Amino acid sequence: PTEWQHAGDSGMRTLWIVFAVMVITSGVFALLSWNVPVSRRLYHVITTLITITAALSYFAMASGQGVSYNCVAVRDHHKHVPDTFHDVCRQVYWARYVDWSITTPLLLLDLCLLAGIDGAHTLMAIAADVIMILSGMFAAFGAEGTAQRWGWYAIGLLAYIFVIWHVALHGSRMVRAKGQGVKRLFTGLALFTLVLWTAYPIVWGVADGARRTTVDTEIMLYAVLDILAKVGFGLWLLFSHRRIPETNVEV
Ligand code: RET
Repeated sequence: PTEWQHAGDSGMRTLWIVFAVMVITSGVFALLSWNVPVSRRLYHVITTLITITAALSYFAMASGQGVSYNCVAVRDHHKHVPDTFHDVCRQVYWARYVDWSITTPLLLLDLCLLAGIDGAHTLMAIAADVIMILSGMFAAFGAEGTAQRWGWYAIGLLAYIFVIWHVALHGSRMVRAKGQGVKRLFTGLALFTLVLWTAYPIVWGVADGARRTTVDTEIMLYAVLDILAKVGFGLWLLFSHRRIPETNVEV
């Protein structure tokens, strides 16, 4: 018998709520940019693009798009019958990976600009980040018991370590030239990012990987993380940017 795992009412309602939150936040970020001269709007533009992208992705998911099933064979745990399997078919919201492959590079760009990381290292961090997200998507659609699932996941984790390495190492070195205020802000935002981002592969491992939670629980966990990592991050960055003139980048 095939077991089907799909979103229920609470999951679908959550998707609509996050869509609304992202739309409202995009409006607020856009309004905030009107109060600053054009030369100081770069963080506003990047950060608004992040929530607009999330809003579009959540609209797709809430209206039933950007999702398909992945069926994997799971071993039955009967004591006396060896090697029997049943299929577990679970929804995979691939729209998330489209969202993340656009928004996580933009979040990194915010952090790299803030620290004053050079272009080459910024690009390497972003490349590793895109590899991380695409690896997660291939893992999500991989077949059980093959290298496709946890092999891709391991590649994704490796790429994630590269991202942390680049941003932490070069960021902490470069930000010193920008003074105490920027240094403190960068350290705070980078640690906030590190904690939140590290929760994603954990949720992925339990929900998408091991399929130990319902799809509704998965939707709610990602909803909380997405709101903190995009809206919380954006509010913190934009309000601090207004307060600390040394955060400015002229481009
Ligand atoms: C995956 C699985 C493969 C290994 C790793 C992952 C990390 C994902 C992250 C996502 C962050 C998303 C954000 C979204 C919106 O704000 C792809 C789950 C390491 C870090 C911040």
